[in-house]
Amino acid sequence: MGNSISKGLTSLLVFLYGLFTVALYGLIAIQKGTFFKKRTERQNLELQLARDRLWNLSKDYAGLSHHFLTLADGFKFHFVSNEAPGAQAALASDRPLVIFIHGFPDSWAVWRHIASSSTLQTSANLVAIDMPGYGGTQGLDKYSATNLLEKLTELIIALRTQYGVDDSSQANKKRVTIVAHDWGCVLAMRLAAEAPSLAHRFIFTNGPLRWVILIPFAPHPQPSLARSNISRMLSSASKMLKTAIAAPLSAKTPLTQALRTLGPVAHQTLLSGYIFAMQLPPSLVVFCLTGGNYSLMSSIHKGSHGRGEYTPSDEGTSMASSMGPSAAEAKTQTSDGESYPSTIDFSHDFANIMNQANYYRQGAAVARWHKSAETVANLHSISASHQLRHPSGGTGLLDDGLPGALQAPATVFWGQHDVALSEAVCLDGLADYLTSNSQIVMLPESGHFTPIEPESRAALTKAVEWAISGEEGDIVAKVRECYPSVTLVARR
Ligand SMILES: *[C@@H]1O[C@H](CO)[C@@H](O)[C@H](O)[C@H]1NC(C)=O
Ligand SMILES: *[C@@H]1O[C@H](CO)[C@@H](O)[C@H](O)[C@H]1NC(C)=O
Ligand SMILES: CC(=O)N[C@H]1CO[C@H](CO)[C@@H](O)[C@@H]1O
Repeated sequence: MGNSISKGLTSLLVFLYGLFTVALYGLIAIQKGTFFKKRTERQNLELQLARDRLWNLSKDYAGLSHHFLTLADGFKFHFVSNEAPGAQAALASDRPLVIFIHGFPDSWAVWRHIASSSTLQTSANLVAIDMPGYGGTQGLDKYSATNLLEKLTELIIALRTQYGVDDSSQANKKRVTIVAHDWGCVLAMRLAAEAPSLAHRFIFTNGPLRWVILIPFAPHPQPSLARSNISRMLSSASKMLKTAIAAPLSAKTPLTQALRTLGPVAHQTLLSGYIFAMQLPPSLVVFCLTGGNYSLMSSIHKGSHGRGEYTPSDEGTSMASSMGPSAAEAKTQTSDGESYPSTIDFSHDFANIMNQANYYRQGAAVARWHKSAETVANLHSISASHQLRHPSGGTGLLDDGLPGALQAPATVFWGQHDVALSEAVCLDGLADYLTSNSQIVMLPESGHFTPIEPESRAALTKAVEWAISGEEGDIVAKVRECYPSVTLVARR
């Protein structure tokens, strides 16, 4: 009874805070004058040109061509790569594999700068995917943890075969690096914890480890994650409040302490107002994300360029990255005759907007991953040969550590001026969740969109170079060559 009342109260609070956030964003957009602004003809033209550049399947983008991979159940993933999957060059034994996974509200195109680096293109097979429901990849009926992680795992295993990592004897022949940003991190961190043999190195940037329950009142909390920083902060704050209530005369100290403890949670709650807005009924979510001629998306993208220049062409490219292919590109084909999944509805200008929101709505971050028998068997077979060839790499077989701890070597980059994620909530204590041969690296000049901002994308490119060249030398020293103020926060 008490439980259902507190659940009801929680939903009400989430709803009210979501509503407040939508109203706040609306007011900010009105105050800034962007809400009632018509999109100019120039903007529409730039968007159309960018959609052709990013999504026309018969065109290459800076050395990257379009490809599709269809899973056993018919689910179709879209990705770009500098080598066609299965081609002789892709299989060549001296080419490691790098897989890039984007976040919200992006697509493969958030990696367009890093993946067009000629140094990377000449020495590795680069694959930048569209997550389910984003860009040119098919959507899911439900964005549950199991659905998403099963699809991603099957894709990565298929890519490993098509890019010559595992052959029929299941021998790991070359290194695999997974690079992820934002929501891509949430899921890739789960892979590093629950399917660590998928890659030899994970590089994460500005994304939260799932044990950080971003919404203090998450609709799908997982009991084993109860020791997250947020719940710890909440429980110590509530203890201090109880002390204050028990002894009202000397309440000042515990009250200040409680407020100080709650600070980071309040800060994150403020930053992640949009996550609460995502829990509202679908029509309000769509309004929040697209209302006022995409005011919110526009301001996110403008912010994503940091202090760099933001041209009308950049605006078009950013919006095209979020919106995916339009009806025009839906008619195009790759050189081997493939086209976008027929399930994408191209009659809407922004067909996949609710898919993107559903990642926040359907438990993808924290719910349990029920692995299928095939997944367990596939992971087992790559992990057996992984173990033989990389005995020092974590494989999750020996030391499991804290619940949710990563089992594969990871390098976490943090753009310090992240306006979407709080450093105190996401980074403090993270080192306890890393395995050996891992690092946390601070980028003090950068914000949330590290793959886009010029300084941080150079740093990330260096990190990928380091990973594919066999991790020779010190990563921080390597990154310092192009990003002098970089600092090491923690190493394991
Ligand atoms: C958005 O732009 C369209 C035309 O591009 C315009 O008709 C409309 O008034 C604008 N504002 C809102 C709030 O939709
Ligand atoms: C896609 O690109 C090809 C090759 O550049 C071009 O001929 C074609 O018109 C483009 N298709 C669309 C729908 O824009
Ligand atoms: C802000 C905060 O309380 N951070 C804590 C998160 O948890 C780790 C331990 O896992 C602490 O060391 C941090 O101080």
